[in-house]
Amino acid sequence: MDISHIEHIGIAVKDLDASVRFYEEVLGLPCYAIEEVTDQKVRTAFFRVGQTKVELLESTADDGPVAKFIEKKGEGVHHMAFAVKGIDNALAELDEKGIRLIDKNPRKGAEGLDIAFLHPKSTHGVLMELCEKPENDQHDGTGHP
Ligand code: CMX
Repeated sequence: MDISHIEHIGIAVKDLDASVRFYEEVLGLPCYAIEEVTDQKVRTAFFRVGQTKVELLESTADDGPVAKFIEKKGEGVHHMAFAVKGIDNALAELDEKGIRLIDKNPRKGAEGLDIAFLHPKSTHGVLMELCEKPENDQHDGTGHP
């Protein structure tokens, strides 16, 4: 595994617009992108904090993972995402070690990153995400095309 830093922390919220206002007006962190990830049934908002980001997650469907999380635990920290070099190799290594993978292969997440989740029952209670920026990706992370 070659983890470089915490890429983002995902936070489940009930009302994205109200939460964005809190981060902008109270914490003084400008939101640089709002993006819907349809296959995850979420609308997301991003804030930079140094090298790391905060990703707010609002569910767009009652049966989505974030809706289920909020129903069970309420709003709060939902997952932690590590930036990793060589996501395919990292997943193969984890699989070999018997870690329960939610995604056996990377898929596309917000900001065009290749992502994969590890099951919280295999990671001492934290839903973990691995992310890697694809080599040919033009996205500069500013939210601008
Ligand atoms: N963090 C820690 N534990 C969690 C959790 C989370 N985010 N979500 C669920 N759990 C725990 C539950 O509390 C439960 O534990 P107990 O059995 O001890 O009560 C257990 O995991 C099973 O939970 P569940 O409610 O039955 O939920 P599911 O098994 O249906 O799904 C999970 C859980 C993690 C597999 C599912 O949410 C998932 O696939 N997540 C990955 C995708 C995702 O979260 N997408 C949204 C973010 C997208 C993005 O960032 O772009």
